[in-house]
Amino acid sequence: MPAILPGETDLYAVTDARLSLGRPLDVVAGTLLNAGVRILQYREKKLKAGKMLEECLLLRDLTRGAGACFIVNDHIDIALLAEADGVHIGQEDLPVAEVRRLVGSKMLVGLSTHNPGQARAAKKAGADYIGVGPIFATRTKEDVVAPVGCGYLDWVTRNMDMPFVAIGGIKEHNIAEVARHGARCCALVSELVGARDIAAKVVALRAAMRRKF
Ligand code: 3NM
Repeated sequence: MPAILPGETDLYAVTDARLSLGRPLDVVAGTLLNAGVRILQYREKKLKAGKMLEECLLLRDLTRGAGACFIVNDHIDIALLAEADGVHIGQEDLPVAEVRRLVGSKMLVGLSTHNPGQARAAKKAGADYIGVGPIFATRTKEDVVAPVGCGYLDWVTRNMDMPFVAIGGIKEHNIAEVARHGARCCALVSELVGARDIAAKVVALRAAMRRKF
């Protein structure tokens, strides 16, 4: 099954156990996938590697069963061991070219970017897609840079010929604005995994993206 890129689907869900209202990872992931989410990223900052691998093997099974793309945040070793479809890294992680040497040509490499220089460098280094954000203020990510607003998103929409996903503070009430500024795919953490009714939230977010004008 070829990996699914941002732009080929509208929602990109990112896990966060601290924001999941106490629900287990398999329940949260299963609900997202049943609701039709086609890209799922495992993002976990606090667990030990052994536990992370265990969780990623579980998510690999669930995503494979659902025909969805599975991405692991930061941990290249765990992404490889879990046979993930991709790995997502930040500006201060290993350089994209070095990550590519480790994961080969088949695995997707996504890179978070926060300005045009980083976007151009990501493309040059061979990233498969970029994250564009944080669009709005967010408390989900520690050490996050200041919100870039929709200006940087406009720039990416006009100037970058590569898949991208908007991220950071995206909610049901502002996702139409993000779509209006050219994002065909939005990544959300707290709004999705923290929703009381995750399936209803997926439907509402998709409807809001379609109603952008
Ligand atoms: N990356 P929420 S912002 C994981 O700008 C992450 O690169 C960002 O969480 C970036 O949807 C972010 O809860 C957190 O605001 C997004």
